[in-house]
Amino acid sequence: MDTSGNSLPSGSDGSKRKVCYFYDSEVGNYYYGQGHPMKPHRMRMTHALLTQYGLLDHMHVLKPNPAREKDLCRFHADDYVYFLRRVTPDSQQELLKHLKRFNVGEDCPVFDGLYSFCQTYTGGSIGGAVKLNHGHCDIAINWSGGLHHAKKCEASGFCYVNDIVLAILELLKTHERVLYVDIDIHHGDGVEEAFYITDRVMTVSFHKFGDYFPGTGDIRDIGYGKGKYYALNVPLDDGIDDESYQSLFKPIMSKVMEVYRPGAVVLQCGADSLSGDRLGCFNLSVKGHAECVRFMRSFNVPLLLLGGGGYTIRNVARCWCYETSVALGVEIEDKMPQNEYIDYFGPEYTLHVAPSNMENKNSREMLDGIRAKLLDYLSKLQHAPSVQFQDNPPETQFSEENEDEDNKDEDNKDERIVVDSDVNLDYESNAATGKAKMEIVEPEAKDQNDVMAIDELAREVESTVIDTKNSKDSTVAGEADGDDAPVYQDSNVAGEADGDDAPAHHVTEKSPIDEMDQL
Ligand code: V1D
Ligand code: CA
Repeated sequence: MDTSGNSLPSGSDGSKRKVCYFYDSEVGNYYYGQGHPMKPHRMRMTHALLTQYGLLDHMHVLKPNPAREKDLCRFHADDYVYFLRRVTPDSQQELLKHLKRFNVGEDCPVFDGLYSFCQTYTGGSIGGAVKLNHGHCDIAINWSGGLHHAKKCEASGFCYVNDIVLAILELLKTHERVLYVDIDIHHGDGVEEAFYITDRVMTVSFHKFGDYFPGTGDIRDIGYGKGKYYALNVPLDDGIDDESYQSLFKPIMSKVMEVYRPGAVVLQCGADSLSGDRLGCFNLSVKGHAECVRFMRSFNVPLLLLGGGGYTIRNVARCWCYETSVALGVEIEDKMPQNEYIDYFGPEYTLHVAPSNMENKNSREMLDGIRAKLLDYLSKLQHAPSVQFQDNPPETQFSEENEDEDNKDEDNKDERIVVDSDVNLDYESNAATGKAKMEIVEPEAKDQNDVMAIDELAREVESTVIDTKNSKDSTVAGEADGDDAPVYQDSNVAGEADGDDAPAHHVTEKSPIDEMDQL
């Protein structure tokens, strides 16, 4: 494999891209509990498809370094992270007050290995950002990440740690502006909230709006203060199909790219917007969903692809496998190759399945109105004096001696990436959260400080971008802050189907497959 630096091609969209794919073979063993729709097993199914389609041979496969406590605390409150680290199914009875406070319960249950699960999926997203920052790849993929609902001090909607916010903070070390795009059917509230009052990050979420979790994401929510017009929301109704979706996605994202000119893009590819999802109500095909990936890729800007929701797990695996092939620029056939989860994919045994004939409640008039409104917001941004953007400052250069030794061998399929945490982003004091959003009505001194603090974050990051001499690349490969080892992996329950997701005989025979060998 070519190990030279960033190879973003200027050629046609079909050009190959250098892709880093993050996967930990343990991730499929975590289990939210019986009846819970979130199934980390879907990542193992995705990986099995990638393996059998031969796609692993086209990309750099990395095992993420678990994110450390101090990495998580760049965004999350210390006491919340401490709680996540300590709570276990056995200890939770004594921690009822804390469970309530941190919103841990039915949607976000305590399960065995919860903290290591968070470290793993977050390590992949931060690792992807580091790889992109170093110019080691054009596209980084972490299908285990994308948990967009987590807040600074609160779990929400199956999400505990917001790996996206942390990955964006990492990208901000190198890039003046980062664009976040969210195609999960749910509103990307946690990410929007974190960056609501800054122009360093633009967030765009497409989602079902109206009597649907989490209830936020009104088209009129556009950011605040310096962040005004840098948060966009695209509210949609049931049954949206590929054509309707793309009639919004492409013109809006073209304009965003033209006006905002981000240095990096993070695309949350929640697959619950697919037709037939157990929790979702949209009618997108895998090709329609993947068209968003293809489109964002076509801008040749460093791209981080993340997972998210997705509850009909056979379709999640289909979708993320196909999207990996799109990222690579490699065509794969519709007929599914033999793989250990082939029984899930019957009776079609194909990658693509037809969407349904459900009603599309998004009328042409509604779609036209939404598009016009968003393009109007973007035109205001375009004409604002503050958006006379400078060209990107030069990317931080990293000397060879700062490179993690373990990461030099590009053929090493079991690479670990070090999370670069030497830039001190004091996010703890300034997390611009919904608090800021809600409290703008009657600002108190403390709240004003919160609002101001995000500018401090921006200044700090800016100085980091410019002051490359002081930017140290962490070299502590595998460093763990104490008891980082997985607490527990229950192999027998992984992949258990509570609904109609899996053939019954898969329920009991799952054991952790040592995919390390295949990496
Ligand atoms: F159906 C369930 C069974 C067990 C536990 C939870 C659920 C469930 C389904 N839908 N929970 C939900 C949503 N929660 C509520 C709650 C009712 N309340 C007062 C809140 O409606 C949460 C849906 C979360 C969606 C997560 C996501 O797809 O956006 C995602 N993205 O990245 C990771 C997950
Ligand atoms: Ca969304």
